[in-house]
Amino acid sequence: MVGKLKALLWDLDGTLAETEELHREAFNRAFAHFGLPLYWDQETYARLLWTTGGKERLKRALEETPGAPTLSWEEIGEVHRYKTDLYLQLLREEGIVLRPGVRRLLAEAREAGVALVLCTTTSPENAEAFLEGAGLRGWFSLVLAGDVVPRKKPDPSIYLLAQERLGLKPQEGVVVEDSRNGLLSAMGAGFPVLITPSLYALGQDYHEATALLPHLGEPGNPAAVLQGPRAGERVVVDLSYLEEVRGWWST
Ligand code: XBP
Ligand code: MG
Repeated sequence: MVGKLKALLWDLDGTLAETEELHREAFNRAFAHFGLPLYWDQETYARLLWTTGGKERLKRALEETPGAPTLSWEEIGEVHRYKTDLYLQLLREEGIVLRPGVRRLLAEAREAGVALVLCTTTSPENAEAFLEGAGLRGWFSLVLAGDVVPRKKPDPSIYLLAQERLGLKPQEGVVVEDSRNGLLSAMGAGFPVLITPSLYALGQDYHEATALLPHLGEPGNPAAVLQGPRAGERVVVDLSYLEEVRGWWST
């Protein structure tokens, strides 16, 4: 018996929406602005995404690029602030398209009094602008973002902090994530994890996930369960399916 579902915890980039192309574009424009000898094509970015956090990703890329300058952490922060401004501008220009089923499940949880929590590696201003732009301002009772924890995903710190802030036990929540780093982080904090891989995280190893589906599904477009309760069937992920996920996880 796992008790009542109290919180639904969400990752942002790749889970709520496919935002990584905007991040990539903003990084590349920032590199050009600062005259840095870096350009991240999609293949390079897919590899670099294994390092979470934009500043950490930039530091790694500079270190592994022959001839690139050595920047201090402060200088990296300056490039990253410029990138953040560009990202916010791109987000406004391009608009936000939530992934299938996201708004529906958020609305159902909110209506049922299940707390919505955002646990994201991206910077807090990006998270706030995203929620505003998506018409979700005020929906999340807790937003944890960026440097709120010293160690980013796949470290479990951000999900452990959510538990601490909410007085939440792992069995009282379900996490929705899109990547292996997210899965490891949420699992490390003991949560059941439902994975909907994003474009940049297709084909990663999700064998420990409690449930794996290509997306959350909509009534006219259910999702084929690849792993977890009702594997092989097509479902629309709603609160009742999340109860099955929790039951599956606790056995
Ligand atoms: C994804 C990330 C982020 C973004 C960039 O985080 O790793 O670093 O790519 O954001 P999540 P910043 O999926 O946990 O939301 O440049 O603001 O760090
Ligand atoms: Mg993600």
